[in-house]
Amino acid sequence: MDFFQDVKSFSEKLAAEDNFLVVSHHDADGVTACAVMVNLLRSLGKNVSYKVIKQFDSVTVGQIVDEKAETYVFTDMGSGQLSLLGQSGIEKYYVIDHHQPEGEYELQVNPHFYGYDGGLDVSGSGMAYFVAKALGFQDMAHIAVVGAVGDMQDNGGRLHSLNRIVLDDAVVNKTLKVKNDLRLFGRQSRPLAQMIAYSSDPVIPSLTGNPEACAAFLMGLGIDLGSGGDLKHYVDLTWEERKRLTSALYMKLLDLNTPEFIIQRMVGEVYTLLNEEKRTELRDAKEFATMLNACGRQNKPEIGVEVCIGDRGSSLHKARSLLEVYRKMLREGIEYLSNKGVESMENLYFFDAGDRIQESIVGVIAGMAYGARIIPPDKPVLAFALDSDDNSMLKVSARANWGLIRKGIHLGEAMKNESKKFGGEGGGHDIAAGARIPMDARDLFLKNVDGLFKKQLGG
Ligand SMILES: [Mn+2]
Repeated sequence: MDFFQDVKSFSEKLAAEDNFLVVSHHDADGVTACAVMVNLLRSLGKNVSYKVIKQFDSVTVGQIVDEKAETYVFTDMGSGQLSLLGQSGIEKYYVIDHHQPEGEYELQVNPHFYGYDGGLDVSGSGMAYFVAKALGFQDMAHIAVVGAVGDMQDNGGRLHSLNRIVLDDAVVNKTLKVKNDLRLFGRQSRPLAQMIAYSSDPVIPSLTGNPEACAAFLMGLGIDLGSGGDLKHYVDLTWEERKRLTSALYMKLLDLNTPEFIIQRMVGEVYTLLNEEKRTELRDAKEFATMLNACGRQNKPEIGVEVCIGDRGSSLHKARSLLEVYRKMLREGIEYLSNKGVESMENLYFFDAGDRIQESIVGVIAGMAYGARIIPPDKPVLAFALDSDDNSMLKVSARANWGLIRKGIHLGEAMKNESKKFGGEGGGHDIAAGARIPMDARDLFLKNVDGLFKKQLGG
C-alpha cells in the first residue's frame, strides 16, 4: 500500500463531487483542516459550506444529517466514528483523519494504515493538505503547519515524518521560515518580560509569574526592554541578545536542577509565517494555533476558519478579542486547579471541576498543569467537567506526556473502551483523548481506567 498513491486516488474521487459540506473539529488542527479543505474546494470551483463542531457523536450526528448536503467531507474526525457514520443515513461521505480508525472504509484516508503515527507524524490539517497537494494546490501548507503545531506534534523540538513534507513545501512556497530558537510562547506578540513571566512550559522558578523579576533579570543581562508604548518583543532582539538570554535561562534552570529534557525542549524549531505582520500572533505558528483554539473553544470556530482562509479584517478583530477572553479563562482555570489540587489513584491523577471550568477548556488546563508542575508527570491525568449539552453527563478529558506513552499508556483506547461500558462514548490519541459518561458512573469509570492503565503499563 502506498500512502501517496492512495491519497491521490481518494482526491480524484473527491474532486469529481460537488455541493459539499465540510465537517471538522473545533480545535486548532480541526479549524485549519477545515480551512485547507474549504480553500481547496473553492479553488476547484465547487459549492461548499462548512460546519465546525465540538465533537462528532450521537448528539451532533443529527444536526449534521439535517444539513442535507450532497457530499460530506469529515476532516480531523470521522475515522473513530465510522460505525456511527454508517448508521447515520448520510449517503456520501469522505473521511480525512489522523485519529485511530475504527476500521477500513473505502472513502477514507488515514495515516495509521501506512505505519504512521497520527499523534506525531501528521495532523488532521496535514492530511487535508496532502489531499489538496494531490490535486495541485500547495498554497495552504503553512496553515497545515499551524494545525500540526496546534496538535503539539512539534513537542519533541521539531516536526518530522509527513509533517516535515508539509513544512518543506511551506518553506519552498516562502510562506514560512523555520529556525532553531527559544521556544517560549509569545515570542512575537508579547513584551519580553511578559513572555518570560507567563512561561508555563518550562516553568522558570523565581521568574514565572513575576514580571518585575523578569524585567530585572533581563536588564541584568544588558538587554534593553524598550519603554512606554514601545516595549521590545523577543523577535526585536539581535541574535547576540537572543543567545545571551537563552544561555542565561539555560543556566538558571540547570542551577535549579531542572531535568535536562525539560531544558532542552526550551530550544527547538520555531515557525514564522512570513506573510503575516511582525509582532502579531499570526506571525508565529504556536501563537496562531492558540488564537484558533480560542475561537473554537468559545463556540466561534468559523471566525478561526475565516482568518485561516485570509480575512484580516473583522474576523481577525473578533479572533483577537476571543483570544483575550480565552487567556483569562485559562489563567482562572489554572488558578482554580492549583488551589484545589488533584486526587491520586494508583495509576492516575484526576480532578472534577464540575461547572467551575468549562468542558471545552478543561483538557487544555489539564495539559498546561503538567507544564506548570501542578500535576506531577508520573501518571496520566483525567479531568472531569459538566457536559454543557446534557447535565446528566460528564465530559472527561485525559492527558499524558511522552514519557508515559513510551511506557505503554494509550489514552484513546482507555477512553473508548471504558466509556462504552457505561453507555458513553470516547476516543482520541495515545497522549490526549476524551469521553462522555453518565455522571453517576464517574467513580466506577475511574476505577476501571485505573485498572486498564495498570495493564497498559504491563502490571
Ligand atoms: Mn487533530
